[in-house]
Amino acid sequence: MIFEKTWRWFGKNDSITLSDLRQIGVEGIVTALHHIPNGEVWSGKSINDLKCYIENSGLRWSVVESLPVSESIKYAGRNRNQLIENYKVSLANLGKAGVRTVCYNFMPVIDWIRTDLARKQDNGTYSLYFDLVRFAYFDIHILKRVKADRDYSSETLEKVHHLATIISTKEKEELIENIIVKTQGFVNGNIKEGDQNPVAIFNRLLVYYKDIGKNQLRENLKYFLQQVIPVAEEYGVNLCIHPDDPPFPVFGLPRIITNEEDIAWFLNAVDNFHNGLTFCAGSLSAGRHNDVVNLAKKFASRTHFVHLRSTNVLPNGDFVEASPLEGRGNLLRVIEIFKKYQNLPMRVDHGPLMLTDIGKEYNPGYSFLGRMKALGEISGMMEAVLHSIG
Ligand code: DNO
Ligand code: MN
Repeated sequence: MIFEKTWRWFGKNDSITLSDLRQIGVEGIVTALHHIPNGEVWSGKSINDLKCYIENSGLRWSVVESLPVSESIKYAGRNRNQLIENYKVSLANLGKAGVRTVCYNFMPVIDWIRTDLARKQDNGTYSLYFDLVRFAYFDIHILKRVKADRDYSSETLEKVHHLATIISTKEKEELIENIIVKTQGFVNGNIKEGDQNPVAIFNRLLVYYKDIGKNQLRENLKYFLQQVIPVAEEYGVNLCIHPDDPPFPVFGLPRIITNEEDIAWFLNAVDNFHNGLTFCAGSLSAGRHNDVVNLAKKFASRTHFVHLRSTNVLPNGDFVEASPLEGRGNLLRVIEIFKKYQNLPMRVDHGPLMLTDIGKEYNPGYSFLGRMKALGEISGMMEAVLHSIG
C-alpha cells in the first residue's frame, strides 16, 4: 500500500474503540500516553502496557502523536536541559519498545487554532473554521494584547470594530473556549477544560516569549534537535515535526514551520534522516503562500508521517476544513508523489461532524463518521493511484 492506514485514538477512554477501528480498515494506531504530564518521562512499562493493549486488538501502535515538547524548551528556560534529558529517555524507551515514529510540534504557547469548532456548511454538516475577524476580536478585545491591532489590515479592523458592538457575553465565552481551551487539552496541555480564567493563564504564558523572535526560536529548536536526534538515531526512532497550524504568526508569537523556506531550514539544521517531517497537508494548505504539491515533491523523502486533510482559503483570509476530494490540499496529487515511499503511516486528520454524530461529544475535529468517510475516500484515491498506469 502507498500508506499504512492509521487513526488518532485517544486511549482507553476514547468512545471509539479499537474493535470499531478494525471494522473500518484501520491498520495502525496513532496515540500518546495522555495521562503523563508534559515533561515527565514515559517509562518502558507504561509504553509497553499501552502497546500490548493495542496489539491485543489486532492493531499496532504505529505513531506517537505527540511526545510534547515542554514550553521551557521552546523559550530556553532555566530547566530546559533537564527537560531535554527526560525527552531523550522517553525516546529511548519508545525505541526499545519498537514504537518508532514520533510526532511533536514546536509551536509556542498554543497548538492548532480555530475560532469555530462546528460551523454549519451548506450540506448540513459542521466543519472546523478559522474566522479572521473573530480571531482578531479575541486578540484585541479579549486578550487585550498590546499593539495587537498592528497585526491586522484596516479592513479587518473595521469588521472587528463592528463585531465588538454586537457580540454577546455568551459568544465571547464560546470564543475563548474554542480558541484556547477545547483544542488544546489533548496536545500541548497548557490549558485544560475546567481551568479557571484561561485568558489570564494564556497571557502569562505569552510573557515568556516577549523577547523571542523567529531567529531565537529557531536557535532553541536547533539546540533541542542537536541533543535529541543522536538518541533517535541510536534507537531507530524517526522524529517528525508537525507544521504550524495555521502556518503564520499568531498573537505576536513566532511560528517557524510554516513554508518551504522554514522546512528547508529545519531539515538542514540537523541534516539527519531521523530528523523529519509530519507532512500535514491540512495545516500547510491553510497558508495561501504554500503550494502543497510542490512541498510534497521537495520534502517527501524526509517525511515519516502524513496527515491527509484539505482546506479552502477564502478571499477574506478565513479558512475552512474541506473534504479530501477538494480544496487546496490537492490530495490526489500528494498521494501520487508519495507512491514511491511505500507504507508510511498516514491518518486522516480531522473530519466534519455529520449524521448521528451531531450532538455527541468528541474532541474537536475527531468525530467518527466524518473521519470514517474521509478514510474511505482516501483509501479509494490510494487504490486508484496505486493501480494507475504511467
Ligand atoms: C490537531 C493536530 C495537532 C497536532 C500536534 C502535533 O488536530 O494536527 O494537535 O497533532 O500539533 O504535535
Ligand atoms: Mn495535522
